[in-house]
Amino acid sequence: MKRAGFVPWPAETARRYRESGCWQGRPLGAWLWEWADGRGDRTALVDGEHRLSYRELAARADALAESLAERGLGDGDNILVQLPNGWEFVVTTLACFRLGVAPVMMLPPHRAYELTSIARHVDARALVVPDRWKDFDHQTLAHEVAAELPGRPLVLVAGEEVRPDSLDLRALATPGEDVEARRKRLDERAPEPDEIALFLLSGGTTGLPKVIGRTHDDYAYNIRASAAACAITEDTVYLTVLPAGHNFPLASPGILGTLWAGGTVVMLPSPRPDAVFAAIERERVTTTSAVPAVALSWSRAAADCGRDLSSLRHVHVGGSVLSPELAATIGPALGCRLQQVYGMAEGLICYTAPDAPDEIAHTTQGSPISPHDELRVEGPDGQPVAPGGIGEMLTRGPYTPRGYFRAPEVNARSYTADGWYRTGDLVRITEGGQVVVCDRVKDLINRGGEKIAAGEIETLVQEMPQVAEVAAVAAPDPEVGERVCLFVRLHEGRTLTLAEVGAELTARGLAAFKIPERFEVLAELPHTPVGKPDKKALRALLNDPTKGAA
Ligand code: J2J
Repeated sequence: MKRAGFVPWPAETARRYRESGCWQGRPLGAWLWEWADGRGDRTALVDGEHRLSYRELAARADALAESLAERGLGDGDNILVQLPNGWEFVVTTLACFRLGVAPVMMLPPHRAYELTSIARHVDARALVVPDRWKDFDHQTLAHEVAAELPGRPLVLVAGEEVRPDSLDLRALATPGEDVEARRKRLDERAPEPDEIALFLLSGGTTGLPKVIGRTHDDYAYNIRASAAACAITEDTVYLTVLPAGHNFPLASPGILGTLWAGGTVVMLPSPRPDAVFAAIERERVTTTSAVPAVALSWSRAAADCGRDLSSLRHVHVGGSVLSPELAATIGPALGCRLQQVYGMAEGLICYTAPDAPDEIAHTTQGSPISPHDELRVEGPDGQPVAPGGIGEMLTRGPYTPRGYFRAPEVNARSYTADGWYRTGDLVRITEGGQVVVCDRVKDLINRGGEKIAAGEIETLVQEMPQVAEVAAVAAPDPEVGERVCLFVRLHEGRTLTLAEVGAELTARGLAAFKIPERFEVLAELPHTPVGKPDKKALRALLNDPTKGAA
């Protein structure tokens, strides 16, 4: 292993995954020219006016890979990738796979706090950002962050306004004449398949950065099995609207599943219904994915949108709880079938089948993609619950690594000694083997599919001089499912407002989606017997308007 701190599967288990064909022993970058050779001029990628064939995609990814290599990056290095949904995201990801550089999939709303802590955690050698995005100057921030980091990482910029001290990603990804020779040079330096191919961010429950290293072998299987479970073929036209760095649009089956199957990927930087419907009509989109809040906005807007949505066959919905009532509206509103998805960046993915009867598609989150996925549902006593009972889901399998990267303390809590990942989700499994997500025991807030670690917010707020004690809990919300509500006890004589908390967290460089949206000052916080804030009691307070929390 080139990177210390990855928790591999035990040798015997790895052998089993190889022998059963789950792991095929080829790095993800090897797919690139196989695709190009087989499909040449077919359209692989659409981004507005840009249309890249499979061959052009391979040539651009190779050009960028070699440019990175010329600047000293190679197998075993890690870089942060924070790009909006556009062709540059896909080319950068594939270039990294080719070279053995692992991209850490950051999200466009991340700011100095997230960039700095993750870059330190993985020893990032470069930051890849847009010049500007949604009125924010990412290029300047990337340089500020890089200046504070050991080894002064490179800054690569995708955009029109590239500073002289940045590298111009679009220029570096221009293939020129040397395509065939470059292909050979890169083939010769291909990474090993059991190395880390990429890092995904975890929704996390602590203030510590948690990144998930995914190997070439395991992610390739994740992609192939997801594409198979969703019947993705070369006829698929997949529309990417969720932020591409999330595991869901990236590989469940998403962008990589569609490219693997020979389909066409359309990148759209916004989930707004008008933009989505226009793209569906223009590109004859067959498949897309959304979190429930986004699917809800589409369902509402579809009726009189004036667009031809008849090409749409499947919409994958997951990332947070979808009520059966809403689930039942999605298919009829959009004229397609709903597939529910229950997945996690840590590994395990479940889908309802593309042709599942409504009863299953509307009320369950489907079944795992691999016969080698192991599921265990445990009661609070650590014993398996009776069949059909509700408990915490634990899982192991060929695309669920055995620990977070460089996080032994977190791993001791989140993984059992024999390698089961504790999902923190309360589920039950139906007689037909379908998973139903009922609740969760982990301490996070799921805001429209974006996971926010309560501990991360609490650690920062606790440092404010006014604050004696703090607890962040999920406030139910009809639009995005949950929003962050902050309960605080203040030091005597001090005052604090929601706006002041927001200003402080923004100044600390926290992503905007994590900023608390509700705020309650209490004279005392309720406590559990071990003296921690009693979040169950706080949530009950939120749900009971007579108790004063608004
Ligand atoms: C309820 N909760 C769900 C669902 C995820 C595909 C789809 C989603 C993710 C994802 C993903 C849920 N109903 N249908 O990586 O590949 C909650 C659970 C889970 C956590 C994982 C994919 N689908 N969840 O959401 O790593 O609590 O991955 O443990 O962001 O989201 O979050 P994340």
